[in-house]
Amino acid sequence: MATETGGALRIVLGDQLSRDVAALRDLDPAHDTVLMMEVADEATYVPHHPKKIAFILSAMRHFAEALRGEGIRVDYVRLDDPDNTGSFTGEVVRAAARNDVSRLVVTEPGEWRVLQAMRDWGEETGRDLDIREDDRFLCSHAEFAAWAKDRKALRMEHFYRLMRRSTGYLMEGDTPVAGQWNFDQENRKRLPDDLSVPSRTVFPPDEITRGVIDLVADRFPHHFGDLEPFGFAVTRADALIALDAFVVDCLPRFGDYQDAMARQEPFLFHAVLSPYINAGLLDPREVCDAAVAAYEHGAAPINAVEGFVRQIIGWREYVRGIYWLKMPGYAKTNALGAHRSLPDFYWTGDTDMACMAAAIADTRRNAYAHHIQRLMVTGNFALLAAVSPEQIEAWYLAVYADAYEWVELPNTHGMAIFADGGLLASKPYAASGAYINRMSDYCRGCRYDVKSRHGETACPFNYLYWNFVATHQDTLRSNRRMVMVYRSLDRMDSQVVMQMQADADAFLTRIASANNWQRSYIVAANSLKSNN
Ligand code: FAD
Ligand code: DLZ
Ligand code: SF4
Repeated sequence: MATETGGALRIVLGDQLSRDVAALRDLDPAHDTVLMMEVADEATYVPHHPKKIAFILSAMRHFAEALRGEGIRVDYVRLDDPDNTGSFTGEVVRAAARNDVSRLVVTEPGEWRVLQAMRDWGEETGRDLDIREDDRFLCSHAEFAAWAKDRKALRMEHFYRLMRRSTGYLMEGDTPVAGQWNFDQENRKRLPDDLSVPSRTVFPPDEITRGVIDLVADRFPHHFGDLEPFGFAVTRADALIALDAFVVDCLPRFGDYQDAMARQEPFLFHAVLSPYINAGLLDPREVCDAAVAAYEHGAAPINAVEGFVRQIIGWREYVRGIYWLKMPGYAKTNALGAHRSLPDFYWTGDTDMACMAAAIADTRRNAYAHHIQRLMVTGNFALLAAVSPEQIEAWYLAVYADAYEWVELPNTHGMAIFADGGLLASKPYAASGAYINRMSDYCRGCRYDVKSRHGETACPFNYLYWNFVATHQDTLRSNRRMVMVYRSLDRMDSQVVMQMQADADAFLTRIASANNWQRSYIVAANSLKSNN
C-alpha cells in the first residue's frame, strides 16, 4: 500500500503512556515521529469526570515532554488547536499527511470501539498499518483463550492459580507460599472505631497541569465531578512515589480492611494506583514486585500481599481476558432484563440513603471510590433497582479516573449487575442493608433504619433485596450458591414478602418520577458512543 520512503508514525494513546509500550519499541529517532492527540470525542463519548480528563491530558503532555527530552520527534495535537478535528481518526489522517511517514505503528487500544476505528487507519491514510498487541498485560489474548477453551465456567480463582504459576509470585516450586492460594477469609474485618488511616501523598499541579486544569474547566464545565483540588501524579516518577508510599503506609493492613467502608475515609488502605497502572505510568509487574518484596522483608503479612497480588495478576488480567474474548457481544447481554433509567442521584448525590450519598460524594470529589463502594453500594443498588446495563455502565465509565472499557465493562456488566448471566460471577453480588451495616459506619447516620424490612423508614436496600430475590426466582433458584437465600425467602411470611415488594415498587416509581435532566444527558452521551 505504501509508496513513500519516510519513517513510521508511532501513535500513543492517553492510556499507553509507557516508554516501552509496543508501538515505541523499535523506534528510530532519526526517521520516526510519535503522534499524540488530545481529542474532544474521547472526553465526551461518555461525559468523563473533569479530574480524569485533566489527569490524562496532563500525563500525556508530561510524557511527550519526556520523549522530546530523549531527542524523539513528537507531533502533539492539543485540544485547543483550532484545526483539531476532535476524533482520533481525523487526527491520524491529518498527521499522516503532514509528516513524512510510510507506515503507522500502534498498540492495540483498551476499548473495542477504538479498535474498530483503528483498523481503518491504514486505508484512511494510505499507509501500512501495524497494530501490535499490548504486552503490558501478563496474560496474552492467546494464553487467555487457551485457558478458556473447553471450560464450562471461567472462574477467576482457577485463572489466578495459572497466573501464580506462570509468574512465580508467592510460589515455592508448585506450592503457594504459606500453604494457601487465597487468604480472603482473613480479609473481611470491620473497621475498629479508633483505627488511624494514613494520609495520602498529593502531587500539587505544576505549570503544565495548571494549564490543563484551565483548559478542562473551560471546555467541560458541565461534566459531573470536582476538578480541584487536583493531586494525581502525572509523571512516572511521581507515580513511583505513590507506589512506595502505598507499600510502606497501607499495604500491611490492605488485606485486613479490604472490604471495609467508612464515611470519612474514601481511600482506607487501598492502593489508589489503578489510574496510574491503567494509563501506563506504572507497570503491573513492578507493582507486584514491590508488594512481594515487602512480604519477603517481613514488612507486610501474607494475607495483605496475597490479596493485593490477586487483584493485579488475578482480577485485573481476568477481566481484561473476558473483555477481549467476549466482545462485542458481551456488552449487549441483559440476563436479568434490567430496564430502568439510572436515577438522577447518581449524578447529583441527592439521596437520603447515606451509603449511596457517601459513595457518590467521594466519586464526585476524587474520581475514585474503592472496590466495595463500587460493588456493594452503587453497583448493588443498580442491580437491585434493575437499572439498564447501558446506563449504569456509561456512569462507571465516565466517573472514575481509572475507567476504560476493558476493565470497567466486565466489572460492571458481569460482577456488579450480573447482566452476563453468571459468566463472570457464580452468583449475583446482591446484598441487603445488613451487609453494608456490617462493613461500614454509613447506617449510623442514615435516615433509614437498617434493621427494618418494610415501611416508611425501612432501609431501601432491604426491601429491594428481597424484591430482587423474589422477582428472579425462576432464574436464580437453581443456583447452588443461592440455596440458603431461597430457604430464607420460603420461610418468610408471604404477607411480609408482598409488603416488601409493594415498598420496592413504590420506591422505584418515586425515584423514576424524580428523574429529569439525567436522561437527556445519557441519551446524548450514548448517541455519541454509537457513532464511533
Ligand atoms: P486496590 O483495591 O488497592 O487494588 C489494587 C489493584 O488491583 C488496583 O489498582 C487494580 O489495578 C487491581 N484491581 C483490583 N480489583 C480489580 C478488579 N475487580 N478489576 C480489575 N483490576 C482490579 N477498576 C479499574 O481499574 N477501572 C474501572 O473502570 C473499574 N470499574 C469498576 C466498576 C465496578 C462496578 C466495580 C465493582 C469495580 C471496578 N473496578 C475498576 C475494579 C476496582 O474497583 C478498582 O480497580 C479499584 O477500586 C481501584 O482502586 P485501587 O487502586 O485503590 O485498588
Ligand atoms: C479517556 C481519554 C480522554 C479523556 N482523552 C484522551 C485524549 O484526548 N487523547 C487520548 O489519546 N486518549 C484520551 N483518553 C484515553 C482514551 O479514551 C483511550 O486511549 C481509549 O479509550 C482506548 O483505551
Ligand atoms: Fe444504606 Fe440502608 Fe444503611 Fe441507610 S440504612 S446507609 S440506605 S444500608
